[in-house]
Amino acid sequence: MSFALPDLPYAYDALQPYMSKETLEFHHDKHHQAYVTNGNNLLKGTEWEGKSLTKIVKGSYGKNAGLFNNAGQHYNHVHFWQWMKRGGGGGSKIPGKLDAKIKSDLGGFDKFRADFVQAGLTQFGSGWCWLAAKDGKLSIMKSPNGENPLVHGAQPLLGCDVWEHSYYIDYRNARQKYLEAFVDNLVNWDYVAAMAEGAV
Ligand code: MN3
Repeated sequence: MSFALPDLPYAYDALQPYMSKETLEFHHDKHHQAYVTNGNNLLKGTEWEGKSLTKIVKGSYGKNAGLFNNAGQHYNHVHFWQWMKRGGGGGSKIPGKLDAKIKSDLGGFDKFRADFVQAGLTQFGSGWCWLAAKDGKLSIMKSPNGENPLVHGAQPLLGCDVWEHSYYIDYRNARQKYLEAFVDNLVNWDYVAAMAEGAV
């Protein structure tokens, strides 16, 4: 199996004003495409050729940095597009079972929001902040570059891209404003809940 760039699950202007058409054109068509192209070139002839994306990400971590960086970013972006939708975000649209877990494991939506934004804000340089499940419990994580919770024994449920290419056109250096807009207006909680099924 080789990597392929998925279409966005919405129009390029669907997430405005929180994420612009221009940002999605660069981020999806240029940045994600580059991870797909480079990942496919680096996958050729390796022991991971033909394996699932999850197996490639986990297997190449710490063993083949070039392949891992591109495969990890491919995995992260495949889900990142799905983790957003027009009219998403906020704490009132979280499906019941996941909402209950956020209350019991993380202290409720407001605490989740504050901790998730803080994780993204304190990720030094490029990377991601996460809502993840580990051993049936939710946690907030952050990771550098193309890393994600999969390589730390956890299941990603929601991730926000804090590479500058994800927010600089729309927010310049105001990473906190971008993170808050993501949580308040963009998160597709139904997709998060779908990823959580079986993980929590
Ligand atoms: Mn990105």
